[in-house]
Amino acid sequence: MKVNDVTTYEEDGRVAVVTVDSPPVNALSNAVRQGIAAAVEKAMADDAVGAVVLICEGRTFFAGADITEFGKPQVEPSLRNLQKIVENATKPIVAAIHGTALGGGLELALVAHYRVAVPSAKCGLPEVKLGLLPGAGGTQRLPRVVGVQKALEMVTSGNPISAREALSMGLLDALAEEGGLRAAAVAFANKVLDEGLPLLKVRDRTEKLEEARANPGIFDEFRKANARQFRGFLAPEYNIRCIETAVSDLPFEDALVRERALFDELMKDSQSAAQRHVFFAERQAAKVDDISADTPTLPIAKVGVIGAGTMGGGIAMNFLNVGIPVTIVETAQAGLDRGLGIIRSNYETTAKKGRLKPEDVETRMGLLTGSLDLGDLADCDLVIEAVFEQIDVKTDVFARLDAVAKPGAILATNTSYLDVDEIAAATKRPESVLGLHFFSPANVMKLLEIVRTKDTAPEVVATAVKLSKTIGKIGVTVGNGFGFVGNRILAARNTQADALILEGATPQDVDRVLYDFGFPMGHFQMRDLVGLDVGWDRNKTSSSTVREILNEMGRHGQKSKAGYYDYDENRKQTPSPVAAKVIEDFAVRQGIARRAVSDDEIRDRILYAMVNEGARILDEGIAARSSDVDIVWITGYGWPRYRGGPMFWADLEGPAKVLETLNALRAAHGDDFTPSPLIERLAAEGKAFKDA
Ligand code: T1G
Repeated sequence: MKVNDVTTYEEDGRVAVVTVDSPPVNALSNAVRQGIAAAVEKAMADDAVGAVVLICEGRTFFAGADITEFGKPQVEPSLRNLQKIVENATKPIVAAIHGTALGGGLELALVAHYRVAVPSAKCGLPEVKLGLLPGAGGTQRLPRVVGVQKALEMVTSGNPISAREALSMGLLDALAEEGGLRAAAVAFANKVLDEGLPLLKVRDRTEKLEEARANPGIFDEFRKANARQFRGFLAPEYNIRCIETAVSDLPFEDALVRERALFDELMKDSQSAAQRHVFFAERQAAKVDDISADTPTLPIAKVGVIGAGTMGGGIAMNFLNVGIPVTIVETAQAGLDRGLGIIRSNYETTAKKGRLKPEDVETRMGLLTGSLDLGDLADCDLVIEAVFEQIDVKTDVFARLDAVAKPGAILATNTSYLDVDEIAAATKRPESVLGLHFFSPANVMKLLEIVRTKDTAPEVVATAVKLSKTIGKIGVTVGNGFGFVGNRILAARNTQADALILEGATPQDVDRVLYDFGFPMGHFQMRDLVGLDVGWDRNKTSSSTVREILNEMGRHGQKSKAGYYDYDENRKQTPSPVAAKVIEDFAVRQGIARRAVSDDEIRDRILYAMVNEGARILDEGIAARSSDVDIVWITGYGWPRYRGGPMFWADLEGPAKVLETLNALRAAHGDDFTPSPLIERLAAEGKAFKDA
């Protein structure tokens, strides 16, 4: 019988089976919580029922609280009140888990008396990824079943564990056959009845807390071991404090109150708002407004890559990793051999770290074919070009590729800023041409800019969007224009950073401000890492910038142990007197009077220049929504997730302040800071970028 729209109740012998079916992920919405509460109360009142199984239809067990309900008025039963109903039930309740029991979903399972899962299921508390902590007793119950160290790792990483690991740790009581979860859970419930097994409450289990009680140093050791990863984030620390509370002698109910207080603090903080924004923004990026979700896509069964250099090799690995064969083409045997060798050594390094089985190295290499003949790409469904970043080289390659690729094949360029329309014009199939801009290292970085031209066909874009998810990338569809979204905003940051060090800031000043803001590394440190000679032409160089002069001096960055910084043999950087003199002499030649530059000026000039460029990109339609700009800079350039991305950050500053600051910067530092018309409109209407 239906209890409500999403909950059904049926009796299987003396076991009441409560089933929830609330797509897409059975999030614990108001209706779901109400349905479960009503069904459990019905089972408790039914003398013919001896036990209850709680199970879900669809792709997964409850995947957590319903994030879309955050910030809305609380509707009873709250998750914690539902937990009280389950935990205090007078008859055994068995949670039957498939898919991903996450967050509040796992917390609900933890108040059931027993937990059964299929081997493919996963269990986790990912709240930290939303800038939160498990607010329904997860920090108090999880360490009681998996131990304190494992609980610390799970709640601060947010990563789930497999059902087998969960079984071995005592988080699960039994595994079912795949496809046989319901029957196994009912059988388990009958076994509990037949054997008169106790109504176990996780809250009463303390044996796994003893070890940590005897070694309180475990917490500070954990903090120290993860300091770099947690830097700037509030939520990991709050999760650790909750686990510390679990180990303390605070009574359980009081510990729940403390957990709730810390949860509420995080919920109110902009860091959680930012990370919840990112959660939805990542998913929104996969939706292209003018291309319907049911647009047919093209099968990609074989991929060609042109260029076996760093980018080409990394790009090829993305497809090999998911079992798609790749033919990679080079112009000379030596280059091809080097490229194939680097791919193999990358896999072997991963295997040595235990993150890849040795046999998988061979499987993946077995899918890779090297060639010196473009004609060998004739049967590829998709060909990605990754040759030298020069427009005439690319147009020549595309003209030749167009002649050999099969009809309907998609031809993609990996260019990072060149005109994709011009490249498409070199072919007779512009509708099948687009940009697939990978970020180095291409087999690691999550961001993929999908650059559509004025002619790219909808099914080609839809195919690229689907393919990005297949290869584990965050695909963001953008328009064609210099630097697309990411590199265009980087260029705006470059301009200010270069100006600041001529005016009196040092590279380490600029880098410190950005590092303290939350970037993993500073601007000049990143430049040295990438290499100052990327895009530098030694035949045309003319000492026209500091960067050119450093290159002319052989200071190409980390790889030459000298760039904006000096580097020791361990690549540890120190401020460089040589670079400082180059900068000062260049400033003198430019007639720039050096002065003290404050951290606030560095921060405002760089961040507001980036925001302004993001606004121009939105105004020109190169990005479809401000959250796409945020995703590009978070996943491609290290903008700190807890700050939500440049446009989210600007929304926190407020449209009026953004306009006022840009106008002040323009008065002080020139027309580069002329506010984008979009910013002027938003300020006039009092609207945020997210409402644009
Ligand atoms: N609430 C609402 N909607 C959700 C959701 C959730 N918890 N999880 C996913 N969705 C939507 C998502 O927006 C998308 O919508 C669709 O489901 C498919 O998601 C008290 C407070 C479960 C592993 O953090 O990790 O519990 O775009 O594209 O790749 O302690 O979704 O289709 O309209 O990601 O198969 C804790 C978050 C919440 C889990 C499935 N739980 N979700 O991945 O599909 S806080 C989480 C995920 C909490 C308690 C606290 C993944 C997934 P649309 P998808 P997927």
